[in-house]
Amino acid sequence: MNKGTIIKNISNQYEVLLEDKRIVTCIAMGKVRLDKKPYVGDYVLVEQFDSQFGIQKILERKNQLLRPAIANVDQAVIVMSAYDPDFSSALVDRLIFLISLANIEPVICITKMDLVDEKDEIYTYIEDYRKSGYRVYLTGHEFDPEELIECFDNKISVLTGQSGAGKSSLLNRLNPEFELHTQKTSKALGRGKHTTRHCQLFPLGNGWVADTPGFSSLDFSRVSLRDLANAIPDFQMEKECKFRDCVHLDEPDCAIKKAVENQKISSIRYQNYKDVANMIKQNKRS
Ligand SMILES: Nc1nc2c(ncn2[C@@H]2O[C@H](COP(=O)(O)OP(=O)(O)OP(=O)(O)O)[C@@H](O)[C@H]2O)c(=O)[nH]1
Ligand SMILES: [Mg+2]
Ligand SMILES: [Zn+2]
Repeated sequence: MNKGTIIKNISNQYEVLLEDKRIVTCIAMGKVRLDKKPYVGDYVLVEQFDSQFGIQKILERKNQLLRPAIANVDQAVIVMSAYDPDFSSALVDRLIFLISLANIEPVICITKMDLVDEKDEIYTYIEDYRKSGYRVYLTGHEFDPEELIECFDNKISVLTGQSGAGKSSLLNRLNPEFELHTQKTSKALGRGKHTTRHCQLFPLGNGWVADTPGFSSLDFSRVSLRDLANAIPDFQMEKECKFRDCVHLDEPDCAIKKAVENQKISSIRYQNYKDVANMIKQNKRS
């Protein structure tokens, strides 16, 4: 049997990069299908039957994302445009929460910076996220992609963000040979419909990056308040809260609320947290 990595999936066909550098098209064998659906990023064992290749086993996953369906991700790059569609910190924060909950490191990349002037309020958000410890990359037409390319080195990365944010354009800028389909070439599809339809890994520098259709829903239905509070990278002051199981909402002597008062955590980002927390609370009740 051969070991390999799934680099592309279209319906029930999987392209697998084998250790000997061959790329073969595989189907998932019955017992694999019964267990779980193979994801792009999966390390698999492949067996050849005549001219057909079959995935016999999926090796243990480090982590997995559901939408897009991808496994063994080192970092997720949240791609958000500065303008058209408008920048939304609520959206960025929801993605940060979901990515962190999946045990993946979030990175932020703001696109279309050529469309805003230097007094735009976007710079307040950029500062805010950087102060909170996140890596924030800026890009746009005429922006030097060198720094951004480094961010992908030696990692499996996934791009995520709403349709039209510029994920495919970004990858084309990093390597024009990708020739990925972007909305400019397919405007007829209209807003909100994803131009990119499937998940695929591309080699970039010494790493791999997935262009994906982005997310189709931000699903917190299976998340507990406790898990949410624990997952947020820049909300790690629980030890200083009065109650050990503090979720930073109505509890007294809460270190997070104090940090918001002292402007160590921005009130907008805390509000984004409260909105998601309240959504989870309401789900539990109904
Ligand atoms: N001005 C400007 N326009 C950009 C930039 N990046 C992307 N665009 C435009 O934004 C539109 C959407 O870009 P795509 O790369 O197709 O977006 P996407 O995130 O891949 O979208 P989906 O595949 O539908 O999820 C296209 O018309 C691009 O030309 C940028 O940096 N500056
Ligand atoms: Mg795309
Ligand atoms: Zn607290």
